[in-house]
Amino acid sequence: GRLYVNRVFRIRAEKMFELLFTDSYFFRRFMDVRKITGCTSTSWQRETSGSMKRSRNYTITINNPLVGKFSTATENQTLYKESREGHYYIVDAEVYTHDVPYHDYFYTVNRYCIIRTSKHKCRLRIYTDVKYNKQPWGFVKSFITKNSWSGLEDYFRHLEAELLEEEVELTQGSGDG
Ligand code: YK8
Repeated sequence: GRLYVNRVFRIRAEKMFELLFTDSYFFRRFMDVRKITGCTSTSWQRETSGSMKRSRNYTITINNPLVGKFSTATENQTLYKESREGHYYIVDAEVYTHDVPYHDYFYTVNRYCIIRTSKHKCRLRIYTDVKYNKQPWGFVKSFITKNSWSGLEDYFRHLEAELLEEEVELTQGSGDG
């Protein structure tokens, strides 16, 4: 896998969770800018295992000349029961892109860790991994992996940049420097 984001933000851990994993204004705007449309989402539901799950469906806009311009996608998110409100949150998001070439061969797992580092700060780490349901030919596999990494890198760089802007806005408003 790869580590795409690893940074401390002047944003409270619970606020970071709210920004990324609820129907927040921040995330709705981010999806608008990324041209992710038609998003539907279930609410967080507790499982018998103690973890929470929700599932999202949306259409992504792709700027990779090898692929069609749009794809529907499903994202299944799990908030692990080891998470502690306000202290740390671990969310795994499995993303299936349904309309790209070889879509039945692979999916992506993004692991988001939000760790409180002080009252007003948290560290956000995002790891991602490309997983295979069945083994494609070697050259197909490297093709998928290469194209996935570049798309993911672009997405998470952008997310990080938007979070840095949000941090400025939140800090300006709070008056505690
Ligand atoms: C989520 C991983 C692969 C896919 C894409 C597929 C190329 C197909 C390879 C061919 C277009 C929002 C990505 C990047 C689309 C976007 C997905 C996003 C960023 C040429 C063989 C969508 C996180 C996420 C996970 C997986 C990403 C796809 O929240 O390259």
